[in-house]
Amino acid sequence: MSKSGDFEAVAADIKKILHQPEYDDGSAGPVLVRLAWHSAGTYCAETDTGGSNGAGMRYEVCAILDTQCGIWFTNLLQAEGGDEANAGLQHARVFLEPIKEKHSWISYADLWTLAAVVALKEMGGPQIKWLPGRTDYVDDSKLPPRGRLPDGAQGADHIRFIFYRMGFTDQEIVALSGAHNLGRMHMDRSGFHGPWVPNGTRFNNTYYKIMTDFEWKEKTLENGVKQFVYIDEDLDEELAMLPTDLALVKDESFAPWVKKYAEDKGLFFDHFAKAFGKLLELGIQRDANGNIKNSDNVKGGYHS
Ligand code: CCH
Repeated sequence: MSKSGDFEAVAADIKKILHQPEYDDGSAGPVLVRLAWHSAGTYCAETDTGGSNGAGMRYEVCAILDTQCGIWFTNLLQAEGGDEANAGLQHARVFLEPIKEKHSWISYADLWTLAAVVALKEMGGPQIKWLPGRTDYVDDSKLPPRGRLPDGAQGADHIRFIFYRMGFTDQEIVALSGAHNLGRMHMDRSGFHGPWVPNGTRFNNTYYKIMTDFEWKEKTLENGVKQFVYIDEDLDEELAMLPTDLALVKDESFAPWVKKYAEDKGLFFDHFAKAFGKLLELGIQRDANGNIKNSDNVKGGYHS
């Protein structure tokens, strides 16, 4: 148990669980980044619902209080944990559970977002500004419906629909997509299969380079799902791209950013850090000092 607000102690323990020799490519890092993104990526700017506050993925069903008759109902169609887009993210939550047990004062919402920030840095990525104060309890009216996360089988219009809803620009969409430099797709989770890049536990701009340089061929997997693959006998396994990934090079507004990030890793890191930091703040109301509005504030931050 650490002192309440000692985020450096939590970060130090997150670093210790990143190496997972029995899991995937030996690192918990990529799935932790995906956990944070999916917890925050439900945000809708117009209705100010969803976002990382609430850590709603802990629940498969949600209980709703009927205020007129004072009865609680379980709503099978609601909670984020049961959204099929979140399949596989229980691995990330299980990796983090011993840390939550040890530092019980931290909210899950802060822990999940901090874990991604620590993991990205440890995998060679940029430092992302992170502030605490997310809460695990939100008003029912703030809960996001299922189905707010993107579908990899679709194209540019769909990506824009999803990310504009959160308040992102085309440039930010391309920068955020660079997270696919990490990790892999799992048939039993999303239906897609394979890594995007040859070394998916190091964060860099390879994703953009190979997107434009390699020739991608459409492939139908045994489950009927279509994706794009690049086969090279020098590689241990074929590389994969989603239709949404390749939509970035086909779209005239996205494509110039793919080119810029392929050529300039520093620019990519700078833009990624800003966009990912913004993602983690969606729906979090702070005053000018970075303190959560209308609450007993959790002080501190994580900078190294
Ligand atoms: Fe993603 N992502 N993502 N993604 N994603 C998947 C895996 C990762 C889409 C679809 C998929 C972002 C945007 C999008 C990660 C980070 C980000 C998978 C495979 C699919 C499908 C899941 C599986 O089978 O395990 C789509 C569609 C979009 C946008 O249109 C953004 C934004 C981020 C973060 C900033 C990471 C990391 C992974 C690897 C996870 C792992 O377990 O290795």
